[in-house]
Amino acid sequence: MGAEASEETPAWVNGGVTSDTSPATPANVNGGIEEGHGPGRRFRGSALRPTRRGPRKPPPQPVPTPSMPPFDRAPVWRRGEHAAEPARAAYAERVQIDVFTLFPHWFDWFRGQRHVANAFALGSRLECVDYRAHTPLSAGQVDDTPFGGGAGMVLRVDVVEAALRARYGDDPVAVRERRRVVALTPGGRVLDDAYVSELAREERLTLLCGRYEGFDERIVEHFCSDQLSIGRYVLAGGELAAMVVCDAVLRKLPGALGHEESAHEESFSAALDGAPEYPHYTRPAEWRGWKVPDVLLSGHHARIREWRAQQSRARAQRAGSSPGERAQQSGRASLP
Ligand code: 6GU
Repeated sequence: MGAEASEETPAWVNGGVTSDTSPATPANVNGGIEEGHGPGRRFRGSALRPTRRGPRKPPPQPVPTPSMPPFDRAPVWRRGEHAAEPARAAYAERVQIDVFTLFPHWFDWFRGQRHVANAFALGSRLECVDYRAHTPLSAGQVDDTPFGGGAGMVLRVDVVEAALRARYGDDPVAVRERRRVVALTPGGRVLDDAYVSELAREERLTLLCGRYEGFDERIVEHFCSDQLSIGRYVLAGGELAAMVVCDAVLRKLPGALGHEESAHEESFSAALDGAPEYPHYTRPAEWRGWKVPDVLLSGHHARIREWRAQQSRARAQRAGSSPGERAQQSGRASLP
């Protein structure tokens, strides 16, 4: 990738709206942005509701408000430890996400999404750090050929260390003790709703994008708490996967969808026992002879709830997973 045209992008591409609680500061000015996990860490219920905004929204159903103690966790997240966390801790009020990438400007488009902009307005942040702006090597070099031979280029450990040090003013080995540092890699733990929820409980996230053949393994081993994949296929780099993670995490945060409860009963959520969401219909009630199920027009909320739960279960069965399998999948890391 050394041959790749250098991106004409500043080291910092600022995250859309900046709130007074989270000033965006250039990495080279602010070496230490870490605040640690102080008493300011607040939690609240993730009472969220269906996303669809149809003309005939059913009245809101009561949602239990979990009164969870502050989320307690080990200082370093390693593979497989996540399963020990409580099943339903509250999501963070807001999250500060740092994405390390060679293509910071790719995220400009992403920032324009409505729920992302909503999250910024509520104090969340998404900032990009350009590896190339921090490389100690000449000519903006960030990667190199693999030892032992083979195709492609590998992101260098010294380059990633320099970028992390510039951002956090500390040894990256220590940084992962206090914030989750996620390497985006096709072989990682596959992202699902439980994993997203886990990440949405963090107030700070660091996402490291790799390119081509990926990371020097020492980056993953010593600087990262997580390896995350968005599925079993290979992308040219981690940027799209990082956007998927940001999208999925930000929309979980309270208020991001504009409706407090809009994500409560969506597909794969605990409210649906990890099953896909039930089918939705809106007007017209009949189109080309295709009718909306009578029960949805009945106004009988108990029956509607039962019908939806049954539809959701049927979809899960068609998709080939049982409640037990879903519980197992959502509670376990699945690294290869
Ligand atoms: Cl996170 N990165 C890359 N490069 N490819 C992927 C992926 C990540 N997840 C699925 N494929």
